[in-house]
Amino acid sequence: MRQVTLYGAGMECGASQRGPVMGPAALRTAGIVETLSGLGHMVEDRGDLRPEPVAGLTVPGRARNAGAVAGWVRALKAGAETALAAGELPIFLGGDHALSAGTVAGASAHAAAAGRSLFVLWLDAHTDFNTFATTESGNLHGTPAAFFCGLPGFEPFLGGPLETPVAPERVTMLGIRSVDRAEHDLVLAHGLRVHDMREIDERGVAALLAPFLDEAAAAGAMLHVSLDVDFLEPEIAPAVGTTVPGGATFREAHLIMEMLHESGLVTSMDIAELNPFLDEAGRTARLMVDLAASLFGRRVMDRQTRSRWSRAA
Ligand code: 5AB
Ligand code: MN
Ligand code: MN
Ligand code: MN
Repeated sequence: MRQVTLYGAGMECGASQRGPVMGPAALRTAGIVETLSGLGHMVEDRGDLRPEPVAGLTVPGRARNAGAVAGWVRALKAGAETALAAGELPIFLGGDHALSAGTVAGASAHAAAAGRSLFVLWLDAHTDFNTFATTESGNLHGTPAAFFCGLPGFEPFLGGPLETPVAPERVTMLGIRSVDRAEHDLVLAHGLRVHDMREIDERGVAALLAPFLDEAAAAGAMLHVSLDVDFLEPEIAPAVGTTVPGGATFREAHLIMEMLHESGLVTSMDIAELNPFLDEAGRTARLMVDLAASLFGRRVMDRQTRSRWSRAA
């Protein structure tokens, strides 16, 4: 039983299309509170976070809505730190993926204060490792991972440098199939563990995820999971502005969530990029809630043989 709290983060200023503002409402309508409560957790919906007002912010390059994004990043960083300090397991309901700049920065600040390390599992078609200098689109939902790994140039987000960046070698990315050229070189230079769809095809998600979970467990680490809707194959998850064909299947995604549950390691989570304006009668929202259910312990059979990732009894 976990003390799970939900925070709406309906930002869309980091994305190119309107609609993610409705993401938190769609996840609630799809029954996220009832579903997680039904699995025996203590669930509390804390409503929607609001961005901090940020005035007069200017940034180099072509970044769009940088002041508005900075306001969200500050509010979400504070929200994540407060929730974790209170012993909650917060789930942030997006909202575009720039929200993770704030949530992961908050989680890493909390981990540092608690003397623990933070591992990040990034489930996405994209690496989101652009900087203000490399972004071609100017859409800041393509930058959060570079921000929380402490790459230079993001000082405007917090009004100063990020004090507790995440170590890039503690970031594992799964599902990747769209990376910009300059972004690609940055990802390689910083040593993130990026597993593209080709690697999932060849080795399977379990073989890629297991060593990462083992390492996080051995380190006594905290684990933040950031789930972008476009991680999934668009045919099963159409409600996202940046679909890329060839994504994770229904079973691959559930298996990851089931392994995460059995690991007992997850301490915070984002569900990002849901755009209900593009959904088909709520099916993507319902799929995201079902994936969260797998992460929080839903399963068909009680396992007779527990997997080796099992820590929670
Ligand atoms: B998402 C792109 N790399 O920077 C860019 O959906 C796409 O949060 C970013 O992963 C996609 O605009 C951001 C082309
Ligand atoms: Mn993303
Ligand atoms: Mn994406
Ligand atoms: Mn997207």
